[in-house]
Amino acid sequence: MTPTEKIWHNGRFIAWDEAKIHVLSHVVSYGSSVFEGVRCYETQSGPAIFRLKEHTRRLLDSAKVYRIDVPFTRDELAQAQVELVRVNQLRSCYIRPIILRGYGNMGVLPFGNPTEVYLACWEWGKYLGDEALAQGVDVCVSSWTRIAPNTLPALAKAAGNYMNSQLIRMQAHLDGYAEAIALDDTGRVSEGSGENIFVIRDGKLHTPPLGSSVLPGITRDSIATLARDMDIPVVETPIPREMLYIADEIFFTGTAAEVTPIRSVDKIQVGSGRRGPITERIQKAFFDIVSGRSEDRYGWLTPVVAAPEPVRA
Ligand code: PPE
Repeated sequence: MTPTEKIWHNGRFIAWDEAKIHVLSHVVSYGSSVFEGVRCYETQSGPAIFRLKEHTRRLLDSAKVYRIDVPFTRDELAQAQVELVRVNQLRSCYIRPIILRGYGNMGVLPFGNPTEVYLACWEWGKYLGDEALAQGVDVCVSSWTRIAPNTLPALAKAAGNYMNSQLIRMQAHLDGYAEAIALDDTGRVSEGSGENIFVIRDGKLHTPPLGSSVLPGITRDSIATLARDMDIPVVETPIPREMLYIADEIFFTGTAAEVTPIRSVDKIQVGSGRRGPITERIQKAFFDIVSGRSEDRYGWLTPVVAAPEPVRA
């Protein structure tokens, strides 16, 4: 990760290296933080943040589930992210908002600790490797089960959920796979360690419903919207594991992973073993929108207006 100049903390910009917390902050022992991942894309008219409002809403939703009081509104946090990209003078980047419970009281009961809000950004390339978007990735089904309902809430993007994701991801990595697909506690397909999943069969997109322990992905929603507009049917339905082995095409979606084709699952080839035609069409529609090549017909892009050149005497 290459540092950028500034990080936003509780309403003001600080230097990258100053964004530090005390080791006894509540979050370190108990995982009490919620976060987001947002991408800012380079377009012809400058950088533009993809679905900023929706990401900021999910951030505040996650905080609400965990009873974290946030002293900033959705609009203030959205505006601050625009400012963040502007002051760091990046053309494209990944934005990581974090809300955490800070330093003060020890013990599981988190009340009384200050809420610390940070917004950071940096340049982040392709999540599952440079070749992944065109070639597809090889994945397995994890032996770890996704977080179960009424244990850790899956709709909240909380740091603790990623302990489960790390187990899934490490196992996949050590076994030589790019990523793994986790099943939910009933054995249905849930999601990747950091991606939602779409399974295509007979021209129709299937994705697990929110009840299958998935994060309500913003890319997931964007892809469903784009597909429906292309007259590709989309259904949210519980997906049995074996559907993965007989699918025509499968792909992951996520802010970091974007739209990544899956070419094999547990060493069983998916379709033709390469990016399928529907995946390719959907990828193209997605990248055309985020790059500003096609019209922003859903209002998904928030432009970051570049800082004016300083006036010299
Ligand atoms: N499921 C999980 C568990 C998840 O972490 C993500 C995002 C998604 C689905 C897709 O959601 P969305 O980004 O709104 O489409 N994972 C983020 C974290 C990546 C990381 O390694 O950190 C991301 O893609 O930014």
